[in-house]
Amino acid sequence: MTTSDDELQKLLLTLSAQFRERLEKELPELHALAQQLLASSDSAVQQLILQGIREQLHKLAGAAGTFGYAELGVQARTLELSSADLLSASTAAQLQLHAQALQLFSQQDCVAQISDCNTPSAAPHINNSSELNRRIYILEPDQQLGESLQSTLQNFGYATEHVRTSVALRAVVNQQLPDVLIIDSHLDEENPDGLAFVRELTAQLPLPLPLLVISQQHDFDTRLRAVRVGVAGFFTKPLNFSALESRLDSIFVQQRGEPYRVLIIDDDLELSKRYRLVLDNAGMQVETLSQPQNIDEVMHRFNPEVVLLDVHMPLCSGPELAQIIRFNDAWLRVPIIYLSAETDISNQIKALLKAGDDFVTKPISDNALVASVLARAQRARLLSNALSRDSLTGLLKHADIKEQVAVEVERTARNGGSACVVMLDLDNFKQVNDRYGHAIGDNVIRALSNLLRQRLRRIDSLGRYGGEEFTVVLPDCNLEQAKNILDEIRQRFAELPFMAHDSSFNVTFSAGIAQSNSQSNANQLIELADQAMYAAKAAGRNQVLCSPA
Ligand code: GH3
Ligand code: MG
Ligand code: MG
Repeated sequence: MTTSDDELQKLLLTLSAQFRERLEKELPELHALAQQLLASSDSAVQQLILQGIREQLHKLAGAAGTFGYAELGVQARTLELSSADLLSASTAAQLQLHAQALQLFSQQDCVAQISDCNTPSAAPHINNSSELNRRIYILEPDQQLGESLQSTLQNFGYATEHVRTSVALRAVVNQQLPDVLIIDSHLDEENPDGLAFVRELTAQLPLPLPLLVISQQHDFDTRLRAVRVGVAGFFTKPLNFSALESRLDSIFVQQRGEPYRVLIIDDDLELSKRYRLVLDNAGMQVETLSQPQNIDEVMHRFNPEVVLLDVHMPLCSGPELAQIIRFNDAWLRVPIIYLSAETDISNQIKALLKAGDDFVTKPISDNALVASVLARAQRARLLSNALSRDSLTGLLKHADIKEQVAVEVERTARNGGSACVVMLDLDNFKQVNDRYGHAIGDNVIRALSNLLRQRLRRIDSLGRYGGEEFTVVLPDCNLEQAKNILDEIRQRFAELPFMAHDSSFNVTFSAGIAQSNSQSNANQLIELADQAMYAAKAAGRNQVLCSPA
């Protein structure tokens, strides 16, 4: 859940107030330690005291900047470094000087200095626009092309609006912003240059808008200009509808993804609370852990996509914990980012050599924190999708969709209710490949998977069972409902035009549905759905049949 800006401000201020209370306690402690250091003449005792001082300064240096006390953070860092120097080689005179500096530091009215500091700023937002009825505006002067694109996209479930002039586009954009804008690079007399027009239009919008461009030209210059305007896709005429829809789909897949799961491990509770708040507000799902010994439980339950790890903790160090995480093969791919006040590059490198992927240095601004976590989380998810998903369609692979069937069958056996399994196969697909080539055949497969993704619910699972064969699992769904949905998808798919060498063609599919009952097992259910699908083929294809069993 993201919090509103007002709430966030309040929460950040509360955290700052808590940090200030902590300072009011910690600074006198430092003062006392400095006095002990001055009073002691035993070098072993001095070393112990210095060690304690150094640890406390280290934490302070990392946290103070984050809570808006930059100056204090810098001072703490300077003193921390000189404590470290003194630990290796110290003379009585140096110790004396150091203790005095510490006393000054802890006595000065830091807390007063603090209260003048800037209030923390709101963290950046990620916009999660609604998944339903994605709104797409098409600016295309060619009436026929605009209309066919519109009807194709409507078949995919998008809410589309086709306009022919730049003036009309401005009018609809002013009424309501679309989720994506598709625009012809060659417009009307008013604005002949579509790219210049769209640059001007989007510059006035409050948010960046994904743009797709349709163009007569394919020359390098035009494409370069499109890139500079920031378009997300470039399509030449004759328009390949399924390729364009595929690009739309990938734009939305990125947007509608589940929130990224981030685990923060830090013994400094206020600091991790603050990081959590900032990342939460950027739309991420965050858990914090302060007891490293509970790492297994959290990793299993929460399955984080990024781990933010403190370097210095009392029970074990960050690099040690990172190595424990890496002992488990299942977690080898999870990026581990050290979040540390460590600025010494050689120490950073040492930690990275043990385990872990990157360093983020405390204090860090809210924006920088969100940006670094987001970048790693996106990459991690891309990688994990690339490994577990079918590369052509982005759907689950054979073994994973079968696993999904089993999970659903077990669930209905346990909780009652009913689920349906659908097997779906393209009709006469060999002919499509033979006539138009394998690449165009691939477009058809991709279009069908996009249509299924677009039309089905989020709780449904979708897999590519084999070449041109798909499996769908529909939880909480009876035969009649499943047949209605699949029939609707079947009709829409049959209407989709596919382009090949200036001509267009259509493809159909056949499907079979089986419903689970309390005695079902996954393999039987798939088998029954498959039999129903073959019955649909035998009955003339382009139809959906239910298994009688
Ligand atoms: P039916 O209506 O009985 O299903 O006829 P069909 O031609 O679809 O069935 P058949 O099993 O004879 O042929 C399936 C074809 O699907 C053959 C294969 O080349 C093609 N195919 C399988 N996977 C892919 C793929 O990833 N890309 C492309 N382009 N074609 C594929
Ligand atoms: Mg720590
Ligand atoms: Mg087939």
